[in-house]
Amino acid sequence: GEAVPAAQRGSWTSFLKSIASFSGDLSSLTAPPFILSPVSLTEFPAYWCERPELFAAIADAKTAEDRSLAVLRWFISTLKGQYTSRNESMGSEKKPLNPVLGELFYGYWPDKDGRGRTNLLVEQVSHHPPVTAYVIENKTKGVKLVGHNAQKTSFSSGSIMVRQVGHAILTVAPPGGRKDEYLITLPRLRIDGLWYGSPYVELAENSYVVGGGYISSIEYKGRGYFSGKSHTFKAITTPDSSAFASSSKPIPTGREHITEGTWHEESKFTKTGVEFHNVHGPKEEVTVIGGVSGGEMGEFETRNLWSAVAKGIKEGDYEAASREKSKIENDQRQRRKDEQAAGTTWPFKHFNRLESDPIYEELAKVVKLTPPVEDIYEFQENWPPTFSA
Ligand code: 0T9
Repeated sequence: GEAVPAAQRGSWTSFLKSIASFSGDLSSLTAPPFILSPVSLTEFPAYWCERPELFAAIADAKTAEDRSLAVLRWFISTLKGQYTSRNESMGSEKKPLNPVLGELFYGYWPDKDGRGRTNLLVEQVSHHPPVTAYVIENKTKGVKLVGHNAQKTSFSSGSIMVRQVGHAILTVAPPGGRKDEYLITLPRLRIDGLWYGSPYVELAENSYVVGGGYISSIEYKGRGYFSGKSHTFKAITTPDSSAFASSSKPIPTGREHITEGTWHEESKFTKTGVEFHNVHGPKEEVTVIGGVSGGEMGEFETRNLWSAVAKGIKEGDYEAASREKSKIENDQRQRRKDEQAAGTTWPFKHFNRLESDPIYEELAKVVKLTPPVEDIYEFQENWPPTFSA
């Protein structure tokens, strides 16, 4: 690979061989230093709100149709950050730090132009396999996203295929307004460019936004499909669930909106040519805080926990990074041993795990999702009493 430093070529090749013969949890494999990211996966949920004005704008939509399009617009506008931002900031996709059980990440986006403050809370609810639970809430507007994420990976013709496990529920309940709940499913990823040591994500197949009387079915294509361009999507938003009677591709009824374009750039309404989304403008990174209401960062807060490892990776002192990482891993092993001996388990701080989610089950039926039942991590609603909207 061209992007692989000469001294790491051998270890990159053996890393690729180990992924090829491996299926499941890639996060535990040791990768060569050049591909390591100093950022933990617990920080990723912040990508959902790097355009806080679009999140807030969902509450301002007047009709059910406009609301569902506002949800889709916000969702599509998060994809650039979710799937291309490491390439922009670090030159390629990188292997994130593998969060420990109970790792925490807190932050917010400040109020601006009356859009309200948006809060973020993330908790790592499983280490092996990694599962991240999060809540993002704008109380002023009455918009809340609760979800969890895990990944199932496999290797196929030189690429890593990632199926995202988990979903998110977006609740829209503006003061004095109608309440809607939307199920958001997550796209499949293909990680290409591995051979050259410069991995990047392409999205594949489809995902849904279902709720508020509407269904958006989003289809993703990469280079060589619809238009020969990378990062292409086409979404169909329709009130007619019967349109999905026989397949995941809706049958046109004349009441649908079709939007298409490139998710990392812009898109248009197919019929009118009117702009639908545009992410050329700047994004707003989350303001990281210690604890839910700010203050000193606790032991398990991401930026505190990983600070020495992240410093080593950023400064190219990989020996220090790996030494510090071992300290964290040994401490974790000891904690699990102690818990086992005491017959206890690590208590979650903000979530309750439930075997099923009635909202998921109901909305999953509309587009015949598999699996029909998924577990959820229910937010305990334990924002501090002083929590200010
Ligand atoms: C949820 C997102 C997810 C997390 C990452 C697959 C991946 C871990 C999960 C799905 C976010 O909302 C969106 C974006 C990127 C996804 C990551 C891309 C990636 O490569 C990693 C996996 C675990 C690896 O690190 C593979 C090995 C590496 C050498 C390739 C860069």
